[in-house]
Amino acid sequence: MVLFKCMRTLSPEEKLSKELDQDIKQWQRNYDNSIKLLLLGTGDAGKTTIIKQMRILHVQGYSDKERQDYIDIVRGNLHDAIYSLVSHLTLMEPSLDFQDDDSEISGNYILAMGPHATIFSEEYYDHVQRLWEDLGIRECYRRSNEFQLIDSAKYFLDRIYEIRKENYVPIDQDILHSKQTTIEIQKVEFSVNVSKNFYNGTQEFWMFDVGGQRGERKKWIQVFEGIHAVLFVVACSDFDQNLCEDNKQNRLKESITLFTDVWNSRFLVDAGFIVFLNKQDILKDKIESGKDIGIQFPEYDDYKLSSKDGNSFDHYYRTRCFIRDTFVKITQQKRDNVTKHIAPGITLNYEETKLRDCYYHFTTATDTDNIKTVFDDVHSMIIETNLRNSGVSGVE
Ligand SMILES: Nc1nc2c(ncn2[C@@H]2O[C@H](COP(=O)(O)OP(=O)(O)O)[C@@H](O)[C@H]2O)c(=O)[nH]1
Ligand SMILES: [Mg+2]
Repeated sequence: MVLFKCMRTLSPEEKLSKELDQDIKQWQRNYDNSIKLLLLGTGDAGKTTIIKQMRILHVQGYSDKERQDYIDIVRGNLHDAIYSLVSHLTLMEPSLDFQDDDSEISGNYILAMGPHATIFSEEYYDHVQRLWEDLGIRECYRRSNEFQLIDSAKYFLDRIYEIRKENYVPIDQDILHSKQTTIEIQKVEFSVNVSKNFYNGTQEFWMFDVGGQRGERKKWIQVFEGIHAVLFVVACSDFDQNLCEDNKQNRLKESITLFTDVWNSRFLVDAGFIVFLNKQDILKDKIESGKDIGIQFPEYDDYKLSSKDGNSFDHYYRTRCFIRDTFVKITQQKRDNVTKHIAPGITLNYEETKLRDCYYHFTTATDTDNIKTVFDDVHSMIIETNLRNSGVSGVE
C-alpha cells in the first residue's frame, strides 16, 4: 500500500508544488552559503558604480544588448551636464558670461530644449561642442561646486565626438561614468575563488545596492537582516558641495551623519563595516586646484596626522587622512546603551562593550584596477572573518 502511494503519478498541482518546494530549498541553500554585502551611503556616493564593477570583474560584464540600453542614459547625462552649465552661467555670483555671441546663440538653443530632452540632432551636438570650448562655460565648470552638476560632466563632454556618432556603442568606462538614480533594491551575485579546502574552491557573494537619497532610505531596513558586512560609500570630493535634496546641507556632513546612524543601528550591530572613501580622483583634482576643506570643516586647520601616517605636508594626503579620521572617531565613540531584539517580543538592553572593527579603503569607483585591488582585500578579509567566526582557520 505504502509502495503504491509512493509510485502514484503526481497531479499537475502536486508537481508544481513539489518543484516550488525544491526551488525554495535551493534558494535557501544558496542564501545560507552566500556572504551578503550591503552597499550604503548618500545619493551619488558611488554605490551603483561599485555594483557595475562587480559585474565587470566577476560576472560576464555587459552584453551588446545591455550596452545599447546605456546609449540613451549617456546622451541624457551629456545633456544634463551642458544644460546645467548653461543655465547656471548667468546666475553665478560674481556673474559669468559667454565668450562671444555665437556661444550665446548655442546657449539659447540648449535652454530652449528644456532639461529633459531625449532627441538630439547633429545641429544640437554642434552647439554643445561650441559651448564646451567657450571660456565662460569652462569657468562655470571650474566653479561647479556652487550648483548641482553631475560628476561625469567633463568626462562625457570631452567624449562628445564618440557619443554623437550614429553607431555609438558605450564602452565600459562610459557605463561606469553614467548616472541613473537607483530606486529599486538591486542585487548582484558573484563568486570568488578561495582555497580549494573550502566551499569547493569558490565562495558566493550577494551584493545589494539601494537608493541613497533621503526619500529612499526608509527602504533600507528590508535588506538589513542577515547582512555580513556593510560597505559604506563616502564621496570624499563632496566636501564643498551641498545636497540636491536640501541646498543648505553640506554633502560630506550629511554622509557623516548618515554613517553615525548606520554604525549605531541596532539592526547592524553584528555586521562587519568597511568604509570606501570614494572619489579620490576628484578629491585630488580639487585639492590640487587650490580648494581647502578647512573652509567647510574648520577643525582641519588644527588637524595632526597620526604617527602611522607620517609627517606629510601634501594637502591632498592630509585631506584624505582627515576625512578618514573623522569617520574613525565616530566608531570610537562610546555607546552607553544598546537595545537588541534577540527574538520576537524579547528585547535586551545592555551597555555595549564589544569592540567592533571598521576597515577603510581609499577608492575611485570608476577605476576597475583600483576596485579589483580593493576587493581582493575586502573578500579575503570577509572570508577570513567569517570562517574564523565559524571556528575554521587557514584561508588562502
Ligand atoms: N570620477 C569619479 N566618478 C565617480 C566615482 N564614483 C562614482 N562616480 C560617478 O558618480 C556618479 C554617481 O555614482 P553612482 O554609483 O550612481 O552613485 P550612487 O547614488 O551611490 O549609486 C556616477 O556618474 C559615477 O560615474 C569616482 O570614484 N570617481
Ligand atoms: Mg545608485
